[in-house]
Amino acid sequence: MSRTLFISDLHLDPARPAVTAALAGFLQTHTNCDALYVLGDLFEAWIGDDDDAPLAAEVAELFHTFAAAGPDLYFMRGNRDFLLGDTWCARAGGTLLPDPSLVDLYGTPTLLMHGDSLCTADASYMAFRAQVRDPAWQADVLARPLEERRALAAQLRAQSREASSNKPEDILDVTPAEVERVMREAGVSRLVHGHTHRPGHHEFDLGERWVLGDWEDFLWVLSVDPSSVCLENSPIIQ
Ligand code: OKV
Ligand code: MN
Repeated sequence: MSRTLFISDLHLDPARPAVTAALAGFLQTHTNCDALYVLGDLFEAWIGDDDDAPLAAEVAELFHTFAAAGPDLYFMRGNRDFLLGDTWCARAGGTLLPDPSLVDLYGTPTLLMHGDSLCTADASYMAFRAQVRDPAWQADVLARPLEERRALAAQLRAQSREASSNKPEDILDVTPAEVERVMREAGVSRLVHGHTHRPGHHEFDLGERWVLGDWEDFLWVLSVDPSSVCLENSPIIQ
């Protein structure tokens, strides 16, 4: 079947095994697609591809089995897993894509993003993002021992909670002018992103924007085929 699937914001965490189980079920039942794109925040927190935690290896194995069945597999980094690298993506049978990425879906040019860069109204987050995306800052962090990185991740998550910016309802929505700017710049009439935890479909002058959902109570999948786009969900059994 000609179709391409998109997911994001699973926030995989050893504390929530039901979400990893939902991913395992999803991957086992969706191998008949052309490609799967994971548009960021696959993990609740990623401290580097050298992480020896069982979850990193377990999830790589799930994706690798999926990709071996045929579909192309692509990963994009999110704000929680901005340290995700080529090494882990290759281990998972996939390829790391830059944010944004322009792809052709059955003749329709489509812009793919995680979505956090569209939330320009959150000035303190934009400053934080610029800092953690700096290659020198990342190299410095990645050179530290795993335990130190785990502590830093916990500290940043606490800071984020303090700024109450990690509760879904408190994540600012995208800035419409920024959406239009990136779509014009890329020359597309379709944008797909996650991050805001506000799954939906928006139509406007320039075209359309499809927003993926986070895998808290439901798993969300965007399915694109040559003639239609469909955002689907199903409950995650806790
Ligand atoms: C969002 C904000 C954090 C503001 C860091 C490894 C590393 C994960 C992380 C977890 C928390 C970022 C990435 C977030 C917004 C903050 C702090 C301030 C002002 C590591 C794994 F690098 F240490 F190894 N973190 N997040 N802030 O929740 O997206 O908006 S976050
Ligand atoms: Mn995000």
